[in-house]
Amino acid sequence: MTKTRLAALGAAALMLASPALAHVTLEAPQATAGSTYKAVLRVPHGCAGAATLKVRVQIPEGFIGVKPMPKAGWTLDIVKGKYDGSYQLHGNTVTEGVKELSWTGNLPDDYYDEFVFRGTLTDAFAAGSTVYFPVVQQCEGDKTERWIEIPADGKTADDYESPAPGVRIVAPAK
Ligand SMILES: [Cu+2]
Repeated sequence: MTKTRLAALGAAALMLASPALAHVTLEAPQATAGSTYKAVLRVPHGCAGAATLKVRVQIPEGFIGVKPMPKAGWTLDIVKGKYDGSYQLHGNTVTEGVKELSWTGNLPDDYYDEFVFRGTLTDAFAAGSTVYFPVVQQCEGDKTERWIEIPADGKTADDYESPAPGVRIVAPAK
């Protein structure tokens, strides 16, 4: 069997093994509370074959000091607002900040792309918990994918049609 055929089979097996991998997911699956986190949202396909025109992400409470990465050919919008709580960031008390980000452009279904932002995971997140970044993917032909389902206790992303991208919080290494 040729190498390429083997590679193709391997990739197919991977997709079958974890369907969630084929959805909008975060590149780094885990992070430490109290640290900065570079969120790389991976968009591996459009909406039922339609091109992606807008990627909108909701910033969870407790993820602060958020800055998105500009993207050539895409319009970047930032929605700011008050946090429910207040947090310490570099010795300053922070009570408001980025609540939502969106990139508007065009990503054909044949292509893959990433949407990046960075922030600080405050101690509001306990080790062992998962922080979710719900994403709405708007596509051509008024098609929309809502990656917003938050797994219930005992469930995983694989149990859902449209799981929200999540990052698992781990305890700092001793
Ligand atoms: Cu998918």
